[in-house]
Amino acid sequence: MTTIDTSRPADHGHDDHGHHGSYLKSRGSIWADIINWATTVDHKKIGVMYLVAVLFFFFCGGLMAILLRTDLLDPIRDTATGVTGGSSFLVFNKPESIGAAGQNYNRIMTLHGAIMVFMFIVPGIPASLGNFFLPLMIGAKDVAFPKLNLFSWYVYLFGALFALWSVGMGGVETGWTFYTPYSSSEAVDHANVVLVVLGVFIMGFSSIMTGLNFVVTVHKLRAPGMGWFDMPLFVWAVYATALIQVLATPVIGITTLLLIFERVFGIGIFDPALGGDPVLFQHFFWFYSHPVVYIMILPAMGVISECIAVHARKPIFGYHAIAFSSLAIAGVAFLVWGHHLFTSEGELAAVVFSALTFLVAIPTAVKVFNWVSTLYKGSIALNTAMLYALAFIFTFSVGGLTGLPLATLATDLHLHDTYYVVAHFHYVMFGGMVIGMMAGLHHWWPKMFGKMVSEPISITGFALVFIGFNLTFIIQFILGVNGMPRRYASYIDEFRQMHQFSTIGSWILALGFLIHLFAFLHSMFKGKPAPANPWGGLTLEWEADAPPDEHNFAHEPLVTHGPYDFDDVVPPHCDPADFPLPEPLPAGAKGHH
Ligand code: HEM
Ligand SMILES: [Cu+2]
Repeated sequence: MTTIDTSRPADHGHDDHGHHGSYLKSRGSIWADIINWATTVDHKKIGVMYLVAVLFFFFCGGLMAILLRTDLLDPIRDTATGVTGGSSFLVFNKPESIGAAGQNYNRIMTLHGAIMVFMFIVPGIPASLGNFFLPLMIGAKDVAFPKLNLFSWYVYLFGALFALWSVGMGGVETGWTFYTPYSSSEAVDHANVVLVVLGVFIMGFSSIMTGLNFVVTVHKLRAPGMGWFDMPLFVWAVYATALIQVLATPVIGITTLLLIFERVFGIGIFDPALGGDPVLFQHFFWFYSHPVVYIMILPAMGVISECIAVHARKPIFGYHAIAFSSLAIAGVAFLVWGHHLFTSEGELAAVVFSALTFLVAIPTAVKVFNWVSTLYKGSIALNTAMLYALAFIFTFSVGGLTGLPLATLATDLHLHDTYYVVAHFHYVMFGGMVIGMMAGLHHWWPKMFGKMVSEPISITGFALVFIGFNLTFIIQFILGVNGMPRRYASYIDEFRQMHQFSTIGSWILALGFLIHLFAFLHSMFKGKPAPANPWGGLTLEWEADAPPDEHNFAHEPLVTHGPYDFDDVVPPHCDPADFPLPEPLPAGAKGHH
C-alpha cells in the first residue's frame, strides 16, 4: 500500500525544521504575501497562479462566445430602410453597413478562438493541475527547474499582454488560425496582426519551458521505488503532452516569426503578391496545431483515468495500454496535420493523410474501452468529479467519432468549413478538455485548498453545463450537414430555428459555469475543511496534507505498490469502514450481481 515510510530518517536539510505548515499560510501582511507569491518558486503556488490566469481567460473567451451566439439569434438583414445588425446590442448595435456588422463579428470570433486556444486550453491543465500535482504524484519536492517554472508564468502573461494590446487597438479578423492571405494582406490592420502573432510567439516559449521542466522532472525526480510503470496515469499523460510541447511548439514559433517578417519587411514567404505561398502557411500552422489538439486533450485524458479509478474504486483496467496509448497519440499526432488541408493539397497527399488520420482513432478508442471496463462492476460514487468524468466519456466519444467523417475525403469535401467542423472541435475541445478540467478541479480541489466543495451546488452546475453544452453543439452537426458555413455573422432564414436552439443552449451553459464559480467561492469562504484523502485515492498526492505542506511531504515517500491497487488496501489514515472493498468471491463462483 502507498505508505510514507516513517522508519526512514527524515529528509536531510529538513529535520531541523519539521513541519512548515500549509503552502497557503500567510506571511503576515498582504504586501508580504503578494511579494511572496510573485517571487515564489513553489510549484503549488505557480500552479494556483496559472489556474487563476487560465480561468480568467476562460471567462473572457466565454464572454465573447456568448456575444457571438447572441448575435446569431437573428440573421443580419439589409431591410429597405437600413441594416439590422444581429441581436447582440452590446457590441453590434447600429452598424453602418452589413460589412461593418460582419467585421465586428469576425473580430469577436477571432478573439474568442485565439483566447480560448492560446491562453486557456493549451496551458489549461498542464500548467495549473499539472504543475500542482505532477511533483506531488511522483513524490518530489518540486519540479526540476523551479525558477524556470516561475519564469514561464511571467512569459505567458507577457505574451498575453501583446494579444490584449492588439485587442485594444481594434483586434484582428483573421480567425484564430491567422491564415494567409487574410493575415498577410495589407487590407487588414497591419500592427494588430503583428502584435497578436507576436503574443502567440512569446506564449509559445512559456509552453516549451513548461514541457521541458516536466520531462526532466519525470525522468529525474521520481520517489525511490517509483518505476515508470508505477507512475499515476495523469503523470504519463502530462509526460506525453510535455514531449509534444517541446517538439511541436518551436514550429509555430518559427511560423509566426516568418509571418511577422513578411509583414514588417515585405519578404515574400506566404503572400502570393510577394511571390510567397499561402498553402505553405497552412502546412506550417497545422504541423503545430494538430499536435496541439493533443496537448489539449492528453492531460484531460490523464485526469479522467485518475477520476474513474478512484471514484469507481477499481484497479484501472489496462494500465499499460492507457500509458502506451498516450505515447502513441503523441507520436501519431505529428503525422496527420494534412487532414486540415484536404481541400488545398494534392490528391495523393490527401489520400495518405486520410489514411494516417484514421490511425489516431485507435489509441483513443483503447482509452475509452479501458475506462468503460474499469467502471464495470466498480463501486461508483456519483460525485461531481465522477459525473464530469462520465460526461467526458460521452462528449469526447461524440467528438472523436464525428472526426471520422471529416477524415474521410469524400465526406470532408462537403463538411469542410461548415458548422459540422465547429461542432466536432467543440465536442473534443470543450467536451474533452473543459469537461476533463472540471472533473480534475472537483477531484483535486479539496487537496489544493483544504476545503470541500458543496456537492448539491456543484452538481446543479454540472447538470446545467452538460445540458447546455449538448444543446448548443449537437444541433450544429445538423446545421453543418445542411450547409451552414462557419465564420459567418448571418445566414439564410431556414437556419434560424436551429441557431436559436443553439444560442439558448449557450445561455444555459454560461449559467452552469456561474454556478460553479459560486460553488468555488462558497468553498473558499464557507466550505467544510477537507480531510487529506476524501475519496480514498492511493496515489501519492493524497498522502500530503490538505492543503499540502510547503515542502510537500514531511519525509521522502517510499513507494511500495502501484497507484491503483484498490483490491487489497484501505487508503492510509482512513477508516476501513468508510471504504468497504468488495468481498472476495467464494472459490468457483462466477461473478454475477
Ligand atoms: C478520432 C480523433 C479525431 C479525428 C479523426 C479528427 C479529425 C479531424 C479532421 C479531419 C478535421 C478537419 C476538418 C475540416 O476542416 O474539414 C478536424 C478538425 C478539427 N479537429 Fe479533429 N479529429 C479528432 C480528434 C480531435 C481532438 C481530440 C481535438 C482537440 C482536442 C480536435 C480538434 C479539432 C479542431 C480544433 C479542428 C478544426 C480546426 C479549425 O479548422 O479551426 N480533433 N478533425
Ligand atoms: Cu487535426
